[in-house]
Amino acid sequence: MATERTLSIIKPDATRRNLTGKINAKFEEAGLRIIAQKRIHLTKAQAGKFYEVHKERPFYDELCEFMASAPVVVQVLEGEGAIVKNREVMGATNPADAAPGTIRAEFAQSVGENSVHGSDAPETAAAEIAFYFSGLELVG
Ligand code: DAT
Ligand code: MG
Repeated sequence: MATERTLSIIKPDATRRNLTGKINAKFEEAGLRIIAQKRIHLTKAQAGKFYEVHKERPFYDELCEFMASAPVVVQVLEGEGAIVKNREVMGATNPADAAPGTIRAEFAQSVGENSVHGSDAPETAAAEIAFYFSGLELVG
């Protein structure tokens, strides 16, 4: 398994509840290194561009509103098999289905307000990292 990088977002429901440190501890305990991190407040248009792949889904407008409702922490995680490992640490999209000990099982409030985003494949990871970070900001 190769060293990979993946894009993570700590979402507004989590930043509002001051959970950034507890969530970062989960990544670090799993062996994922935070090699870039910044706190930003997305506009609804920026959130819409990031989640463009979901634009035909019924929850798209609600999702964009939510992502622009408070600051987020965008980050790049690096490690062996980081993309799949991060999805494991996050847990299932719906917290009701998330395995015990995962971020979403412990912290998510609903399927929409589910605390974290993580890239789902190498191609999306590369595109999502480039959406938020320049190469100079990635410090491995
Ligand atoms: P994931 O974030 O686990 O990759 P996804 O890509 O299918 O899940 O969806 C992106 C986000 O959209 C998800 O984190 C929360 C929101 N979402 C997904 N399904 C939803 C639903 N049925 N109702 C409300 N929001 C939903
Ligand atoms: Mg997804």
